[in-house]
Amino acid sequence: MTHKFEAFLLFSVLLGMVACTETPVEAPAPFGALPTERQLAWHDLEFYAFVHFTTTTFRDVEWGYGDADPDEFQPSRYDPAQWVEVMKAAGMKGVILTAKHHDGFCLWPTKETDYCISNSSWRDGKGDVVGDLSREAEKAGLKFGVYLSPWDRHDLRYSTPAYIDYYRAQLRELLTQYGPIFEVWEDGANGGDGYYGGRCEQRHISGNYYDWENTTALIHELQPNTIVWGGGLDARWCGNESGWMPEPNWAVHDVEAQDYWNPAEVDVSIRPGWFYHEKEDGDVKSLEHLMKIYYESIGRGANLILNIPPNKEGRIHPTDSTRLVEFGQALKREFSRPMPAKDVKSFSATNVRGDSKAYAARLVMDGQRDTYWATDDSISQASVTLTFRKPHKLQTLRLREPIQLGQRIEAYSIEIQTPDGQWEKKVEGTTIGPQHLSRLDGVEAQALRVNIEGSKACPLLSEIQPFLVPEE
Ligand code: FUL
Repeated sequence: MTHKFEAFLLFSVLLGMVACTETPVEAPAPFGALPTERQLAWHDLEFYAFVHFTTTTFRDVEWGYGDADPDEFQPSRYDPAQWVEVMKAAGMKGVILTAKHHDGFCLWPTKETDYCISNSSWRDGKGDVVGDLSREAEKAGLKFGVYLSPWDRHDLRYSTPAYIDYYRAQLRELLTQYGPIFEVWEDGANGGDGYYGGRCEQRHISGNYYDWENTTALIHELQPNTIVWGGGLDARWCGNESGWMPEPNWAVHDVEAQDYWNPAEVDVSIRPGWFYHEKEDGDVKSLEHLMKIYYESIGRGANLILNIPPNKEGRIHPTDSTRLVEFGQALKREFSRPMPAKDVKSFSATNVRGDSKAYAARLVMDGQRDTYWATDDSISQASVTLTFRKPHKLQTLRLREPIQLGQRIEAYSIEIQTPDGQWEKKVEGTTIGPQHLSRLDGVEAQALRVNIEGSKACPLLSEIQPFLVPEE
């Protein structure tokens, strides 16, 4: 072989390599406010329990006045392991306990006040509900969080600066003695009448009384991964206590200013009240109602915190526990048949960023959150079409944006193609964010199309996942 011929061969091989390797296309720039690491982890939790339990349970009221004797706290068959068992069966991933509700009674042996469980004769003053539940949760693989009511109807110091020191000292106890705390719930109910150390009067607070900025800083100093809900800026209220997220749902504080990521949590009780009342035993939400709540909260990109209050025995009432087990089973069934990518004959899109495989339409079904279909920067309207190998009955469609790059999509529609070739519009939506679920009610489709009709920056989708109608 001559040198010339060798050089020619080498040249040809190199040319071939260049032809096969795609010129890398620049990734889309992040848009607007972005979630922090702790917020991204929190979005993945989706569904957890709320537990309202204190002396108020035994007085059969909703807002304890703050004058109950600690001795009134006497759960006779107390069993936090049963609470956790029910939560697991429902498919929940965490639990938040009212360590202190508005009545001011503390469910852990705090050194900061006498108004706590150590001064109840229950368990000879050795009880610690925060400790017990945090341990049971950990054993079961559930995250644990605390509700520490800012409004305290018992404490004499409430409405003075000394109370803020007290509140922070309690947070320090809770965040240093009970392992990882995934969320601190800073309730918004504030001031009014109460016991206040025996003064029995009205107290009102104003302006920046709680100084949330510094309280949040303290929480993050003690536990950097804790989400501060409400008072803090990590997560926000959905605006109602009935279990539905209004749409559009932007996970940012101010959509125009894009100042910071501020996702919503939907809080709702399985019963009319937050605390257990025997008279509500017949009013436990139905399975259909819970499913509707699921679709209208988690299905609209919010997290769901569902309250399940222990009764005076210290157990979840059988009606509630049975319903929650049924709910867990119904959820498993609902999402039991994700369509595998191999059942899709072709993926196509009206635009693919730089015509690159790195942003191709098929990435919406690769099961990865960090890969996504993307368009060129100049695009704000585009469609992705999935054509199936054969017609399928569709139960639900899940869409996800890769929110680590911001939330972009503001209008979209979903169309399906029936086996006779007709296209029908099934859904008109606004925001998607971390996830959106659309019920498709068993419609038979041979193809499915997602039309992005408006986007604040070039649209990205990390998931278009059809779920088939469950088997009988
Ligand atoms: C409200 C409180 O006033 C209720 O008692 C309950 O704790 C609910 C979750 O938040 O603001």
